[in-house]
Amino acid sequence: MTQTGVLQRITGSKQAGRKSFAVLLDPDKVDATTCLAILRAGTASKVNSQATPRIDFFFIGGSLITSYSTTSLIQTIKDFCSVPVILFPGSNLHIDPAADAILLLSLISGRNPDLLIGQHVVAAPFLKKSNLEILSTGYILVESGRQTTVSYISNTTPVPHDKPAIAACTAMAGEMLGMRLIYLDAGSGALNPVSSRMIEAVRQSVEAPLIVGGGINSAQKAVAAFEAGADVVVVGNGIEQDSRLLIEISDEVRRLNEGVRGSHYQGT
Ligand code: 1GP
Repeated sequence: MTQTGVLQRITGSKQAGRKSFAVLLDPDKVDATTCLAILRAGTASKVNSQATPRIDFFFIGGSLITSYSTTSLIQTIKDFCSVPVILFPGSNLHIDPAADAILLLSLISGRNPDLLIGQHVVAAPFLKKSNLEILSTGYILVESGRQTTVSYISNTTPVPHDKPAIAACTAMAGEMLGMRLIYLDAGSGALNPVSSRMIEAVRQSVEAPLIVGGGINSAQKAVAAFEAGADVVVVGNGIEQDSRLLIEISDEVRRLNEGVRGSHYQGT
């Protein structure tokens, strides 16, 4: 486990106004060469002659995983760097105690009881025995221009992209139920990311740190999400396709965090 808990890091960053950057690796999609390129890009930065990671978190997961490669992927990351590894599971089949933490997602935009509470009941005794830090997360899926794997597999209807009030009320309810993080996701490979209007509406409705992802495949889109109120931006596909995007986005995160106390880019 990392010295400072993941929730504490995310919450502390949010309170300080510091933005965080997470890279999502899908064990089915990341081969050894891609993984190494991402790890090199993600950890190669030197600031004030100190080696500091360019990213804050690795998220590991996907809605549908068809291989047994998750554990070795986590091990590869851990052998390479100390960036916390957080599971982003599509089901309780994806729990892996080798990670540092797990987003315990309740799919609160949907009405599928299995993903609201069912899987959690089955997973609870295993999670309790593990050393994983449990991150209670209200997961809100947003319509993004085409059906995504997550909307199909979860058998839920995403929030319409032009209805920010629905997302805001859903986030409020999640926070009132005790969820510590809110994740607004357009789904991996989304045609359109979550709109700034929706991010702003959710930001104004909850105190919980806000994670935003899905279809963010350029530095401009990442900046737009941060400026609208995202505390953590998650990028998967775009970086799997070209690891240089990781460097471009991390440079923007560094710029946004300039002058913010405790930024990891300041070597603290
Ligand atoms: C999906 O938020 C993540 O759940 C990342 O999406 O792969 O489209 O970047 P992308």
